Amino acid sequence: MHLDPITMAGPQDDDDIELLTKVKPKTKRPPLYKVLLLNDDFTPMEFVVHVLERFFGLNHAQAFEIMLVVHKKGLAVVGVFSHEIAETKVAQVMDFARRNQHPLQCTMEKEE
Ligand code: TYC
Repeated sequence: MHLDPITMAGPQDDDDIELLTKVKPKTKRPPLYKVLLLNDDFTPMEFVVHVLERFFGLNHAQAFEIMLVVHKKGLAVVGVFSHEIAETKVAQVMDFARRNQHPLQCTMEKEE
């Protein structure tokens, strides 16, 4: 039986090389998370506008527009972030709402 003088591979061992060359290059980027704001009947509109300006860097017109989408549709995506940033935004909004005794809800959801 012939053995390759460098690799010492025999006739059957070529399959291993085939396997290695077929491994896909991994280019997976970290997942992104949508931050969602939910409607309720009690949180004042102006408070929600303030939240969107303060924590999501929106100007007054943009903030008012998104607040109205939440009010009419029940919820809206207010931003897309890494897991850590999304968690921080949710915590900041929930804490600010609770400290001001509003029932405003903010959640995050993994993007497809
Ligand atoms: N629905 C509220 C109201 O009529 C306003 C509101 C908007 C509340 C958006 C929450 O995420 C929200 N006062």
